[in-house]
Amino acid sequence: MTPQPGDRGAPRLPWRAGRIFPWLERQRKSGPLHFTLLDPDKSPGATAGRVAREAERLGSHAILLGGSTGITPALMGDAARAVHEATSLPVIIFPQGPESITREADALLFMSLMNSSDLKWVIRAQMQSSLGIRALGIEAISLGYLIIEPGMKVGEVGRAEPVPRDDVATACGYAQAAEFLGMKLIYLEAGSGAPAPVPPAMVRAVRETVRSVLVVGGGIRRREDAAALLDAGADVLVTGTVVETDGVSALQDIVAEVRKRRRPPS
Ligand code: 1GP
Repeated sequence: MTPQPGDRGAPRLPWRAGRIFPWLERQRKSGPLHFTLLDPDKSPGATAGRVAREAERLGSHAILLGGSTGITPALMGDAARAVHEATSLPVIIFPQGPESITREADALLFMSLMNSSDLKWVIRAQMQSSLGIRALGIEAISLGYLIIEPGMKVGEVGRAEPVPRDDVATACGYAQAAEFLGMKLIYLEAGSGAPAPVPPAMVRAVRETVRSVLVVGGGIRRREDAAALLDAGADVLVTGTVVETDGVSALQDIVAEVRKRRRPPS
């Protein structure tokens, strides 16, 4: 019989001490951060490396790798390698499911889509991938993922019941539940390409409710969007499509807005 984890005498599974979450906590003490989301299906291999190099030059702090469709471990692995070769930024998997996992990344956001009506996205995909992640020794960072209207493609694929944009109490309820459950990060997601980001009033209310790292993404395209979300208390802003829709200068403006709020480490 194959020994199972936890059996007496079972071989110890490899485990690498987490580096990325402590790095994030240290960085957060000096102010907010900007993460660039790359979709390896749209920006494979060397293209991912080029975009990441540009993001690093502008001052982005980390690369998230993920997409809603068409992801394979090979695409993720190639993109992660290319980003590592081109930059010194951490590469963090923003998973679509077990097919997103590659040992080439530094860490993985181990997320539950809290407001999905499908148990697959709440806990089943996580059950299917958890032991593989542990065996590969990838750092798993727990994250409560919450889809806010309109939710876009990820809301559809994840069968989310998106939180209405004015329903601050529901957003705070989910965020507090995530924190009680021990999730280190909470991600308020309007969906990639959303016409407007998560409302700053909702971000502010969630910030006042929990102390977890607060990540906000979806539809951030203008400097004023970034400023309002940062003023509301976001710790991390995530942008993906802004470079395609509004060009490099828009990304530059957003990253500058984040960077100007940072203090030198004490
Ligand atoms: C999607 O929040 C991210 O998961 C980024 O969204 O592509 O709209 O920047 P955008």
